[in-house]
Amino acid sequence: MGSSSDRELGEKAKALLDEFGVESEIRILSAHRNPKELEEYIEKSEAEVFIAIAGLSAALPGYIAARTVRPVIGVPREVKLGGLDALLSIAQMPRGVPVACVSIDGATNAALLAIEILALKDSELKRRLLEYRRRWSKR
Ligand code: RP5
Repeated sequence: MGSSSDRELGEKAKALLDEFGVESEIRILSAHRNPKELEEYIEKSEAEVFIAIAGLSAALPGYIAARTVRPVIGVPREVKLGGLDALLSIAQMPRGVPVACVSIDGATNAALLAIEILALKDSELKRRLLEYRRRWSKR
C-alpha cells in the first residue's frame, strides 16, 4: 500500500488470502515518499504476486511492475474524483510493463486474482477456489 490510509483495503485482501491459507504480508511503502526503500523491498521480496493498493495518481503498481517481472495487481482506491484518477493511472499503463487492474476499491477481487495465479501450479488452492465459487453462486 502507498499509505496507512489504504489499510482497510489491505486488510480486506489479507483476510481473504488468510482464509485460503496463502501467505502474505502488508507493507506500507510509497512510490513517491519511499522510492529507495520500496525498490529494495521489491528486490528482496520472495513474493510470487504483488497486490498494490493506491489512490490519487497511483504510481505504486506501475513502479513495482517496472522493477519486477512477477505479476502486479493494482487496486485503485477511491480518495478523490470517485477513484477515477487512480483507476486510469493503473489501467492505462504504457505498453511493455503490464499491471492487472481490478475495480475501484476492489480488494476482494485482487486477492482472488492473486490466488488464481498461484492456483495455476497448486491443485489444492484450485480446489479451494472452486469451492469458494460454489458458495458464492448460492449467495
Ligand atoms: C496514495 O495517496 C496512497 O496510496 C493513498 O491512497 C493516497 C492518499 O495518501 P495519504 O495522503 O492518505 O497518505 O499515495
